[in-house]
Amino acid sequence: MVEVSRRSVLIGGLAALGVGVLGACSPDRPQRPESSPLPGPPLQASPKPGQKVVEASLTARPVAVDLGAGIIANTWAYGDEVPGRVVRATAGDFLRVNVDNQLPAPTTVHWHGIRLRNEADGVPDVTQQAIAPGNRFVYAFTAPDAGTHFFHPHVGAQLDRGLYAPIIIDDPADAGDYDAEWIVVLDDWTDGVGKSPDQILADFQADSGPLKSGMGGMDHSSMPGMNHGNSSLGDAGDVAYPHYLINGRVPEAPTEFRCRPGQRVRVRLINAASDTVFKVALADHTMTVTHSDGHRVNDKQTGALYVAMGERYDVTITAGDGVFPLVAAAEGKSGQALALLRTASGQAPPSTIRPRELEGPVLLGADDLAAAESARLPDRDPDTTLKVTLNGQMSPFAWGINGKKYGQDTPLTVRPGQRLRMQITNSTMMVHPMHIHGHTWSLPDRSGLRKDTVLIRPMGRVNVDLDADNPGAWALHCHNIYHMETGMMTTLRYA
Ligand SMILES: [Cu+2]
Repeated sequence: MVEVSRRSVLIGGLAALGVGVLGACSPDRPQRPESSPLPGPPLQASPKPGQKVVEASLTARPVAVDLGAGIIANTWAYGDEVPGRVVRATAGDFLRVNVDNQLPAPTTVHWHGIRLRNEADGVPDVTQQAIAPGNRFVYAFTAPDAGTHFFHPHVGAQLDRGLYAPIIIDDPADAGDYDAEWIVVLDDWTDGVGKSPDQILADFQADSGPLKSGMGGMDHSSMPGMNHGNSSLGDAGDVAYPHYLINGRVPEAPTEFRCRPGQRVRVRLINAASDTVFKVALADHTMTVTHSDGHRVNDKQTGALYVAMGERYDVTITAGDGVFPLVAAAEGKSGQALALLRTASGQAPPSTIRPRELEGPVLLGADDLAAAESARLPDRDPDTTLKVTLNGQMSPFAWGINGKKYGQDTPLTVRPGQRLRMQITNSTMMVHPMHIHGHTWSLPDRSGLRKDTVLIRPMGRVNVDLDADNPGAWALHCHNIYHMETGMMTTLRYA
């Protein structure tokens, strides 16, 4: 077999395909478009004959990075840059990534959004022992689905340092209806310039206590750097960061993306922040949202959209003539991140520029998008439904799922082959971007919208379905790193 892709299924490479794929392609099922995800990810630990292998090496180590405007931050990163270099492959490729841990702490790498084999998922004490300082670990897996993803550690508050980078899986069936591609990674930054992430976590932990029942949270809009009164989402974050970054740069020294006027640009937005939801707009441009968490949606136009921690959106824009600010405003906080789209000479706008699109309607993926036909799971009633209730409050600082902090939790269980519905209810006064590993949810109330990270509003409820086709033990957690590390995590295990 050359590639484990839907294309090879449709053009007739059936003989060499694995059992899982054959089982899903019984003739009585309607054929699905080429870009559809495979029903079950390939689980083999080494490449199949003829499968393309993509090799990459990451060295996690302490480094000084230049954030611009004279700000040098001592941090931890993959190599010399923040974000780290892009890892890129095509759907169906086999990836072998050697990780060399030169940090003074254990680490792991999680491949966020990729439906991979459990052993490569990078969750300490669930799928592997953390990589000790001075040790190496090889992550080996097939990446079955195209999409915009990223990778980061799954240990402590390490994600809140510079340890993140995009991983882009290209679709061999994608017509490439754009002229240029712009990868935009959003982040909230304190490491090496403000309180360290470890200290922030330690302070929250020192403040921690039992989970209270019922509603929790607090309005901390009076705290410096926080501005919850203006948020339409409710309480969106706990930490006022000194800086917000796009592609590793502060707004006073933004990166520039250059192309020609009239060119169509695919912008891949990734929120790698630990505690910040961003509201994103490109001045004087309409964005057409095409993908959510890597998966195709029905095209939807908007002037602005929310991107929560762990979420990714692909949007297409047609570049105007001039210099245009791409602004990511920190929701409920003071401050913003900035980059520039430049198609002509001219002066850059001030770093505090606020595109008027930010004041108009703001798209929220889980409310406003619908799955494209090609991304939908087959229609099926759930075999089983599990309630997932998010609990917690700011004071004492404690977060959990189904009344328990991670460690005291009762794992969720599913049987192989089941369609599982999770009914996620947020009983707190904060937003929580909930993330599932190893699977992509389908949102039955959004025509099957596929997402692996779903922002759930205060007191909100979202139904999410998955097909249990990837055996193992999988993390389910809030992607606010401080909520996760103080308890808002559990696992989904196959019976
Ligand atoms: Cu949370």
